[in-house]
Amino acid sequence: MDNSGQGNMKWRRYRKFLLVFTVLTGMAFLCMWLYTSEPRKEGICKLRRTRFPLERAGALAVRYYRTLAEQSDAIKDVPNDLSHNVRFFGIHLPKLELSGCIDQEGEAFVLYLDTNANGLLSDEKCIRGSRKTARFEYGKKKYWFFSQYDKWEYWRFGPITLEDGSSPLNNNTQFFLLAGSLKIIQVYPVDSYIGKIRIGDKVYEVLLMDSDYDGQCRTIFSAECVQERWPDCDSIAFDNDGDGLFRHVFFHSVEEIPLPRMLKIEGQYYAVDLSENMRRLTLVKTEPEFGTVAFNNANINVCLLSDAFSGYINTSNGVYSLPAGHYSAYCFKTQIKVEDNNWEMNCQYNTGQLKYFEIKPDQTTRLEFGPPLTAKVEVLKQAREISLNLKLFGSGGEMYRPNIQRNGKVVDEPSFSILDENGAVLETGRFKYG
Ligand SMILES: [Ca+2]
Ligand SMILES: [Ca+2]
Repeated sequence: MDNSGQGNMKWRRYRKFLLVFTVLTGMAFLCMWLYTSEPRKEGICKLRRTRFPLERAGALAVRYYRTLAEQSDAIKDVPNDLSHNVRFFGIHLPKLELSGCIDQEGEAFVLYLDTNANGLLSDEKCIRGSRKTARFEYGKKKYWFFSQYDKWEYWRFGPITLEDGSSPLNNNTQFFLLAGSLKIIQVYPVDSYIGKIRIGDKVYEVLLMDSDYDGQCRTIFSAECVQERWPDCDSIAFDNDGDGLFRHVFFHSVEEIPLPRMLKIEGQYYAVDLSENMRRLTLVKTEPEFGTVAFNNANINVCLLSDAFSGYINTSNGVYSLPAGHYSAYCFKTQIKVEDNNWEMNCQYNTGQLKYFEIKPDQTTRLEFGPPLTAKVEVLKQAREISLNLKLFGSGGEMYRPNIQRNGKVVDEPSFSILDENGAVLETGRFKYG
C-alpha cells in the first residue's frame, strides 16, 4: 500500500474515533443536563428510584434497637460456635417481628436471623457483614472533599429479603442491617425515591422513603398508630435549606415528615398526590379548614406530626390555629413559672395527652401538660444487676427528660435510699442523668 493509502486509512480511523468520542461526550452532557436540570412546572416532581441515602436522611426511616447479652424468650436454640461476645435483639417493624443475634468472629461481625420464625437460630445460615465507612456531613458545602464530616465505620448486612416462600415472615420487606458496635443495630430500607420540585421560584430536593418497610412508599400517616418513637407509615423529606441533607433535629429543623395527605411549604398548604408507581409527586394548592388547640400552659414549642400539617408550632398564649386533622406530638419543650421559679422541661416521644388528639373544623381541642409532676422509679433487672430509673410524669401523663432546668440551671440529680423491711437504710446514692 502506498503512503497516501495508509494516510487515508489513518484518517478514517481518526474520524471514527472522533465520531465515537463526540457522540459519547454528547450523551454524557445530555445525561448530566437531564440529571441536574431543574423542573420547570410548578408542583410536579418526577421521582427516580435510588439506594437509600443513609448519610443524608433517615430520622423516621432508620430504626435502631439495643441488643442484649441474654437471649430473649423468642429464641430457643442458638448455633454452637457463638463467641462469649454474642448479643441478641428483636426487630419490630409494622408488619414484621424478627429475632436474631449478632456475634464477633475475629475482627468481623456475623449475623443470624430467625427467618423461618421457629425460635431457632441453629437452623439459620450465617450472614456475613461487609465493612463500610459513612461520612456524615455538616455545613452548607455539598462536596465531601471540601466539607467537614464525621467518619463512622460499621458492618453492613444484606440486602436482607424475606421473600422466600418457605418463610412465614414472607413479605416484600427488603432492608439492610448495620452495626457499628455489637450493642446497637440499625435497620434501614434498601431503596428510596428522589427528585426535585419547584414551588414558587424555589427548587427543593425531595426524598420519599419506605419507612414502614412494606416495599412501597404510599402509606399515609395515621396519628392513632404512632408507637413510642416511629410512626408506622412512609416518610417524605424536603431539603428546605438546600444543604443536601434531609434533617430532622429536635427543636431545630424538621425536613423529614411522615407521608401526609396535605403539607405546608412557605405558608401555603398543598394537597399531596403520589402516583401508583411512586414516580410522580404532585402538590396542588389547597385551603384547609381550621380548628384550634388550647393548652393549659401558655408557653410551648411542640413538634406535631399529622396527615394535614407536620412541623413546629410555638405559642406564648397557649392557643394555636391548626388545619383539621389527627395529630401526634413528637416532642415539646416548655417554660413554666411556678411561684418565683422558671422551670424549663422537655419531652420526647412519650408526650401524654399530646400523643394523639384531633382538631375539628371551628372547634377547640383542650390539652393538658406540665406540673404537678409525679416521680416514679422503674426497676430493671438484667443478669445479676438491678438498675433504678427515675421517671418524671406531668399532669397529662407525659414523661419528661431528666435534664429539667430551674432558673437556667440543670437541677441536681435526685438522691435515693434503699431500705430493708424494717426501714433501716441499706444503701444511699444519686441518680445519674443520661
Ligand atoms: Ca411503605
Ligand atoms: Ca436540609
